[in-house]
Amino acid sequence: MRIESAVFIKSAAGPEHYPIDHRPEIAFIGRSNVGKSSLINSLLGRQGLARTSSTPGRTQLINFFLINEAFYFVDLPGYGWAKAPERVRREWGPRVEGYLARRSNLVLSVLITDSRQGATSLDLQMKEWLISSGKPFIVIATKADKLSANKLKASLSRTAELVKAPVIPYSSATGRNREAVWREIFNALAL
Ligand SMILES: Nc1nc2c(ncn2[C@@H]2O[C@H](COP(=O)(O)OP(=O)(O)O)[C@@H](O)[C@H]2O)c(=O)[nH]1
Ligand SMILES: [Mg+2]
Repeated sequence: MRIESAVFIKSAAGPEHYPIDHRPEIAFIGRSNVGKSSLINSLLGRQGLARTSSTPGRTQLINFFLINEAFYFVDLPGYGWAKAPERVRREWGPRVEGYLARRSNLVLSVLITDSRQGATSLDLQMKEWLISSGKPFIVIATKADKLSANKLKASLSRTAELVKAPVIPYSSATGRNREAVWREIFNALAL
């Protein structure tokens, strides 16, 4: 995939702030600090486009990035941030579910898990919600570079068993499986 342009468009708290546009959108969802923003930057080959942080829960808004003037990447606020203030916890559900359930531009959700942790109960809840809402999704296990080949293999098969779907190992540090993820995105975009 040749990235001609990748531009941050806006941050949205709710539907009134979403871009007024009919272009297709790919959403990235996962636990806070799982590596969503790093994955977006890695796929686009643009370090620093989506803000990454070692402090969980920094991005509580929905961030829209326009790619090649053809489609959007949407960085959703992460879940499972243990120290999240009460207000953040209250706002997360309606904000994320409001986007996923009602945004008609959405063509694919990328559910991101951590290779080391495997699928958490919140990841599984999110997956159940995507299935029951009839939303197409793929599952990625990121930070694959942090495990030995054997441990990674074990973790991937455990995760695949739990989510009952194929799991693509990924590393934003090395770009491992970048093309495989792009193929899934292309299929969803029907480009
Ligand atoms: N080694 C390694 N570190 C990663 C990877 N992806 C993310 N990280 C690190 O994990 C932390 C959280 O990443 P970030 O993308 O901000 O997570 P987000 O909160 O889900 O957007 C940062 O310190 C990243 O540098 C990866 O594939 N490999
Ligand atoms: Mg982030």
